[in-house]
Amino acid sequence: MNLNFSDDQIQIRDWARQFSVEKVRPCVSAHQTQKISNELLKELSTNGFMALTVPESLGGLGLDAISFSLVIRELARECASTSITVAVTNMIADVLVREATPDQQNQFLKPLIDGRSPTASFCLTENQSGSDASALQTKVVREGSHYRINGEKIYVTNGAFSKFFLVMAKTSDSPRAGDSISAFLVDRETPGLHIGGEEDKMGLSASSTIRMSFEDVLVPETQRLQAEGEGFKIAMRALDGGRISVASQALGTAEAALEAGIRYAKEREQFGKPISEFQAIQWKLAYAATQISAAQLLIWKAADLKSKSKPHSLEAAQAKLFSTEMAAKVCNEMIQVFGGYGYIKEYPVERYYRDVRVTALYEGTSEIQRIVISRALLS
Ligand code: COS
Repeated sequence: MNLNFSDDQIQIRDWARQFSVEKVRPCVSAHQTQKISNELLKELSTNGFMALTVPESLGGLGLDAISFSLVIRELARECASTSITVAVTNMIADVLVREATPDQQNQFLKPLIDGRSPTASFCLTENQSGSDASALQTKVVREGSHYRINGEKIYVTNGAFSKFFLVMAKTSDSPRAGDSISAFLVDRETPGLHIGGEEDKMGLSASSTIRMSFEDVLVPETQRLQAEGEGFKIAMRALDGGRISVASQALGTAEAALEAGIRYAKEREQFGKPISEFQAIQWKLAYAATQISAAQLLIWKAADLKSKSKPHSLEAAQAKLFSTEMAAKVCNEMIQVFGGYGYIKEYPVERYYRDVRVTALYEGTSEIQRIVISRALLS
């Protein structure tokens, strides 16, 4: 593994940083009470952010997975809500590149690239199936050339914005996840698809998280991805990539928190000198910077394997486990550097702390990452 970024990767990182500072930073205040605006979604889309790793031949930017990770991290340094909105959309774009037919790409990938669908959504989780994803109950019955879908989904990221959804549902009663679940692309306007309300979350206020239900939703078989029964594996492959994104998002937030902590420690004076001159503060900064570097390397390793189309489930789980838990600790420690001010909304570390917490939960909790890692070790 080459431990230096290539010139192209540095250029992409700088491009993403400039966009994040110029276009995302001015929205952060509004993002505390409103969802991401259509204007920002449009800017993201027209600048290629929604199809980062889609090959140029299909209209995307054709980035490798390391460059992709750098973009997600740069967005997260300014706004974690924007970062996850882009990350989930790219996860679906990635699925469409890997698993969809040219006709399906024409129908669903193209709208992501030209902005007709500002985002896309992944519908796996249900009330009774979170970590135990294969226990999902959304049921599908085949009727001639169509499928009839009935069920409910929760935690649908981007649900307010997406024009289509990637839905995992049961097509057979086989006890094996590997052959009983299928994946469908479902248009938002399909009769019987009900979009529910927004969850009121601890953080990520501008990101959309909804519930939805399917009442006799009819989907043509041409909107099934791959063969019947392949859905669980499609979802797991998607999450392998998604976990690298979530790790990158956590890393970006941790870096933003550390930068804020360093700036504040140099400005804030107590006992007649800047608090940066106290070892108690220096040790917090040193610990945070070291943890951030370690996370970077784990993410880099997983992304490098993904770029080379090599198996990366284990490495993605390690990157996510370490980076998200590290980021929560770093954000917590940076609040400590700020003292009482760190608890006040006027200062950014309070937001970083709330925004970063979910990264150890979604796209697989830390406990699930440990399961994935230990299964790989023991197999
Ligand atoms: N890539 C491709 N295929 C995979 C895979 C992966 N990363 N992981 C598992 N599979 C395959 C297995 O090979 C198996 O196929 P066969 O039946 O043909 O052998 C099938 O999928 C079932 O796998 P497994 O038996 O490991 O499934 P489990 O029910 O034990 O679940 C975990 C595995 C726990 C890892 C899975 O349920 C999971 O990731 N849970 C968390 C879900 C999640 O992240 N939700 C958040 C959604 S975003 S809010």
